[in-house]
Amino acid sequence: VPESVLTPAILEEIARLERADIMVGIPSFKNAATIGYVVRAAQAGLVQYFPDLRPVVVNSDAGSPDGTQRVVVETEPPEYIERILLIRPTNKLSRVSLTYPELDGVGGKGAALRTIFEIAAALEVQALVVVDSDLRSIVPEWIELLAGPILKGGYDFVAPLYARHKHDGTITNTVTYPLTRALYGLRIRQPIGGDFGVSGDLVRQYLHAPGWTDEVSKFGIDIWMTTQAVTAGFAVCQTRLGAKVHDPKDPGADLGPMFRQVVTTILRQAVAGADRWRPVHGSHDIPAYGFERHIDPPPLEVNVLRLLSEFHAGSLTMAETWRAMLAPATVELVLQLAAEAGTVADHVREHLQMDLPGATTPSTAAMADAAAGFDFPDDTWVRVIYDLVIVARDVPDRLDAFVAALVPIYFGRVASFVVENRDLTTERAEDQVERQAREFERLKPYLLDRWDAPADRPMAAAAAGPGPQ
Ligand SMILES: Nc1nc2c(ncn2[C@@H]2O[C@H](COP(=O)(O)OP(=O)(O)OP(=O)(O)O)[C@@H](O)[C@H]2O)c(=O)[nH]1
Ligand SMILES: [Mg+2]
Repeated sequence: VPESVLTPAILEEIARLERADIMVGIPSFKNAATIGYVVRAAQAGLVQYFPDLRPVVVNSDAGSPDGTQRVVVETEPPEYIERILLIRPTNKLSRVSLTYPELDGVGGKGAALRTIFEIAAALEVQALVVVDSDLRSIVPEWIELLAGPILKGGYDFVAPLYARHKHDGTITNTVTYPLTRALYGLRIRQPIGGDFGVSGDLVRQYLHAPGWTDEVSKFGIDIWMTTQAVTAGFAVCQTRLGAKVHDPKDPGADLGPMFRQVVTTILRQAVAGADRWRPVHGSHDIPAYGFERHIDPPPLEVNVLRLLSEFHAGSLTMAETWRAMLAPATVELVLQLAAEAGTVADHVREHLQMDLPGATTPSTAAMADAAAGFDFPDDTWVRVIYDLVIVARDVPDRLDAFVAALVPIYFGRVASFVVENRDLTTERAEDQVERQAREFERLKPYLLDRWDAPADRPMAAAAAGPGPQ
């Protein structure tokens, strides 16, 4: 548990605010372009839906050089919201923007949220809502949808449910959703969505829970919060928010570090929480709150060629690490797939004449068409992830290196998903995510067998010798 080192400025704010019933926390890092809208939506939600509570909005910023905090401070005050919504709330809404302190020298989204937790606990709020500062699709109702289940329904943790484009949310679709579901038996569709509702009780639990690592101080925070809520036995539900529109990210270009932080965290928690998941068979739905909506999220471009090339390149530089972290049978399958990815990448490059001078990156659809036939099977991917759970327990000191070596394999898996889903609607692509999630459940005995096998032949030791041909 990191030492809480709230700065004098933060302690002063806490003393000034004294108490609050409901808080919206907004972590930020260079979000000057989008955070003003998020702050106004949060204020409007608090004023409109909870006029009788004592509300506060807290922005926890990394010290962004782009003026993020200035935007928050200069955004229209609560009076503006009261005027445009014709509401006279009982209590005046307070708004704070502060720079969060690093935790053990580490900054990031999780460190920002820890400061938010500290403030929420100090103010003794009943409900904390956290939302990302790059959101375009947030509306005031989101505050009600995220806090309502806590204040009115007795839940402790509210995960978001939104329509995301079929190529968005790849870490969620390939790892966090199916693994959380298969391990703990709960179908939480967006365990790292970034927009959550948390009860005061759960906030206190977060502050005292062990296992807050450097990764949790960064993008490991979302899965950590979700898993912590589940394994500590808190009441969990989902809420229907419509579409998630935010700053787009291409999985091949932007998501490597985030993948490592999220996956390292979920694996460490799986090791720590084995007693929770070992007896779980199958899975079940969890309650969903809010009216269902049908919205088409905007498309997201993915560089399929880059994903395939990185997968293949990984096999050239990381095969030894793959052998140390995967079961021998899994390694062989993955190496074959990586070789195929190399061949398919060459074909895509030639077919789309991408080596010609002045060539621009073709569309996702064109690249996916040219890569048609590339198929990274569900069951191979599931075994890869389950093998990682085993080494997370057996060789914890090398987990960072193993998860780094998992990134190119993940790229291969994502490339296969994009290729497979190229002609499907976002709705039909959802069926593929479900199919894979069922495969995680079906193969759970594989995980249990390996987990319970006598540890006389740890994978890493076996792989130190000559690998299989
Ligand atoms: N304070 C702080 N906030 C950060 C940092 N990095 C990211 N954030 C915030 O975390 C939130 C999510 O970051 P994004 O970069 O949008 O991540 P994402 O890929 O959209 O993640 P998901 O929404 O979970 O898919 C945003 O509000 C960011 O401003 C950081 O270093 N410090
Ligand atoms: Mg985002």
